[in-house]
Amino acid sequence: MKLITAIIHDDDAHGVMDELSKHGFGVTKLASTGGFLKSGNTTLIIGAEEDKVEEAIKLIEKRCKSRKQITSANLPSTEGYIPYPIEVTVGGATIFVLDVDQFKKI
Ligand code: 2BA
Repeated sequence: MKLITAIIHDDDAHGVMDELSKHGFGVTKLASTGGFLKSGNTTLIIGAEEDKVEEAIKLIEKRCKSRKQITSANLPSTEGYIPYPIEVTVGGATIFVLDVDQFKKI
């Protein structure tokens, strides 16, 4: 068994969860925060048999889109730091697939 961890945009969370549930995957949603933007995102954890991992990833991909977001960075100057806007592309999804040692429901 594998554990899929998918970090996605909050606005995509419901669509992805619906899609996964419809196809028989168990899914848990966690509220998370990105280290760079310091803004909210969603982390989904999905336990799946190894031969189902690719299907789950395709469903996540189907429902997640990438977005451009503006954040501010600090440019050093003689008067300290000047904030300036930078554009970053966030997502569709950041996905990790891990081995599961044990899976129990008791
Ligand atoms: P954040 O850390 O808030 O990052 C948001 C977006 O900012 C990233 O999108 C990336 O385009 C940009 N970014 C991140 N770190 C940067 C840096 N040091 N310099 C310049 N730009 C940077 P994504 O790569 O699509 O990541 C979306 C979210 O996925 C991240 O939100 C974070 O919550 C998670 N994530 C991404 N890579 C990760 C990793 N290796 N480990 C754990 N979480 C990760």
